[in-house]
Amino acid sequence: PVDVLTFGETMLVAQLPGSLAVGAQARTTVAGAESNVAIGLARLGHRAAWAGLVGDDEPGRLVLRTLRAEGVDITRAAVRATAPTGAMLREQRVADLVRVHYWRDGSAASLLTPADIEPALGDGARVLHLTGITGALGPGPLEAVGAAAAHAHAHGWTVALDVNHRQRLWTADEAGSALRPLLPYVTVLIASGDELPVVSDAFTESADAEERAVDALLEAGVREVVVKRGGEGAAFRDRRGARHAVAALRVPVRDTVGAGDAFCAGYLSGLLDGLPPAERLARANTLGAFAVASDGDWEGLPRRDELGLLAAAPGTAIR
Ligand code: ADP
Ligand code: KDG
Repeated sequence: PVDVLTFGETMLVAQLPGSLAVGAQARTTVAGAESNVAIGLARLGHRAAWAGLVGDDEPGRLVLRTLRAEGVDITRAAVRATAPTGAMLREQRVADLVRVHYWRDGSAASLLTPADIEPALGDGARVLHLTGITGALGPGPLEAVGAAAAHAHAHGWTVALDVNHRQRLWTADEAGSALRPLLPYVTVLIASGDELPVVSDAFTESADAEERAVDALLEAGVREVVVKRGGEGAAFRDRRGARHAVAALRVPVRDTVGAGDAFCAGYLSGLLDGLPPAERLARANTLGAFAVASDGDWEGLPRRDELGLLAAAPGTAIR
């Protein structure tokens, strides 16, 4: 069995340094929240498997080639000739603002059903990593997420769910109705503060809103809740009453997209290595910092021997 199994949609990405409407030149790559996590884990030496569907097309070939090159196990990924690989375009519209456009309606990944992931589930894993994006792709993917969570829970795997709310894909109410039934299966719930209301009613504008939202999640059956706080770092609470908060690393911000996925990879890596919660948060923050300080979702993520790199003084040349 692998360390971590994940699945979802990985797309062709065209990354533009300016506005599409005036014809900025694109760099092409691939990205998907779940495969970003798998790449982050593989770079750190963990065995990560991605089971998803791509089209029988050039973008699909680039997705599979990239994941294979990064050491992600794609033996359970599959090609669907009847639908295209999804695509997205990211315009760096102004310095600190990225605008995303998707072409993923009817994509190969949106055809995913529970039957597609059964073989991967049968292989076994220590951790199942799910994100709220997959359920937004359609009824089949949502069923697959539910079936995977139930299977993993029944077999004693750790189940991680990153809420990853995408308002371009569905409303917070739709996401809530789809994701809340999963909570009893979830071991580790990861969310940013503003995503907590998607999965918890207890959130209000009051001062202890986050506290009460996390209370509700722990009562719903989640074993530990990890809240991402961007440039502030992250916080942890579990059912046994433990709490930790760890500050973010100070790095120059280059491209914040993918930080949450890198964070998840770091957290799960710590979990697999048996690190205590505060050290899991520290590794998660380290990967998040690598993601924001470099271009691309996953391109700048560290190998294990690079984990300490960000401790170097600004402007360091390693020679
Ligand atoms: P998301 O990208 O999912 O919205 P966040 O913005 O909270 O999530 O970022 C995820 C993690 O990435 C943070 O918890 C932190 O570890 C790291 N991170 C984000 N922004 C910064 C920053 N400006 N400086 C350092 N680390 C950051
Ligand atoms: O976290 C970054 C990813 O979410 C993004 O690169 C692509 O999966 C993606 C999405 O649905 O937005």
